[in-house]
Amino acid sequence: IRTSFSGGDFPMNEKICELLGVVQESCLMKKDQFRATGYQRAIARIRALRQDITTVDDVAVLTSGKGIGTKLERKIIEIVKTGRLLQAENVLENAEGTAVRQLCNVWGIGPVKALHLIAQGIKSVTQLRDAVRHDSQILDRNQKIGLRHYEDLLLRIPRRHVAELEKFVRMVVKSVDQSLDITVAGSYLRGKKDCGDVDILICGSSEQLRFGFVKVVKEMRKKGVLTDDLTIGQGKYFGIFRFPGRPHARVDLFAVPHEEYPFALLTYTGSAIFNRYVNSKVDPNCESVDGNCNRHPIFGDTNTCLLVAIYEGR
Ligand code: DCP
Ligand code: MG
Ligand code: MN
Repeated sequence: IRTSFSGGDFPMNEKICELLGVVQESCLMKKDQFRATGYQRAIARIRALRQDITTVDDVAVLTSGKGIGTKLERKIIEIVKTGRLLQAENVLENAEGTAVRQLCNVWGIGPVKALHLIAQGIKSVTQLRDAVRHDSQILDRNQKIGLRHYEDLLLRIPRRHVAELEKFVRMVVKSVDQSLDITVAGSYLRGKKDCGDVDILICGSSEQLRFGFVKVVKEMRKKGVLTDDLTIGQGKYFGIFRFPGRPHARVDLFAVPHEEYPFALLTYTGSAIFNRYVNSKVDPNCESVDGNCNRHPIFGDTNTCLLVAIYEGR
């Protein structure tokens, strides 16, 4: 099951909220309102934090006030130390596991939402489509877009389609501002034969990007290539594109000022496992999510292996 990558400011806080949310949903399904409320309180408090929880000391600060008991504290520590929560994994793997997995394949639906739908008797994408027809409120805007393009978004994008989009976006970018340029990062840059989405860095000076980035998105929309906007943030655009006769596919655009380029390139090229490995080296409190990547830093991708070698000074 895919866990969310927000690229947000507080990734550990989001991870904790998601995993506690899974357990909260399972309490609600068992009609255990009392325990559910405890989880809800903890989640609300974590969402209100203005900085990311990264160490066990941060957890102690969080739980020092009233309302978060030692059992919950231990669970938060488990997440901070291992990136996982066994109890949440058990919830997701039990009888409803297949339904959770299928619903999580809809872009925008995470495990918490999936469990919530299952509690309402919705256990497949077909049932979800029926349910939305009767009550469109059960999904948010992005989830409805994800559901509409469910089949297309399951497909991997062949490299040559990515290369076509690269050429097109570079053309648009150059027409907006000659001094801007693009790099396609993500799995494409790692040499994968097909990609889940297309990750495009748009690079230039901060001033030129301030106007240029928004203009590029507008131009792509005007040319009919972007069919749906998912999220538009400061220098970030997540959406769906389509070339005539091709399936819909996900595209991410990131505005990257020159001075940030090497770091952005590294982060957005990944892989995600490589990034966790690097983080675990940089931050000794982060024991890394996949316990095994500390011991076996071999990720199958030529570029990331090379980067690990450089990083370790080999
Ligand atoms: N990333 C990360 N942590 C995550 C997800 C992503 O650090 N949980 C970083 C590394 C990824 C990059 O962002 O390489 C792009 O994210 P994608 O989700 O687009 O992943 P990939 O491009 O690597 O693979 P895919 O072919 O599935 O798009
Ligand atoms: Mg990608
Ligand atoms: Mn992406």
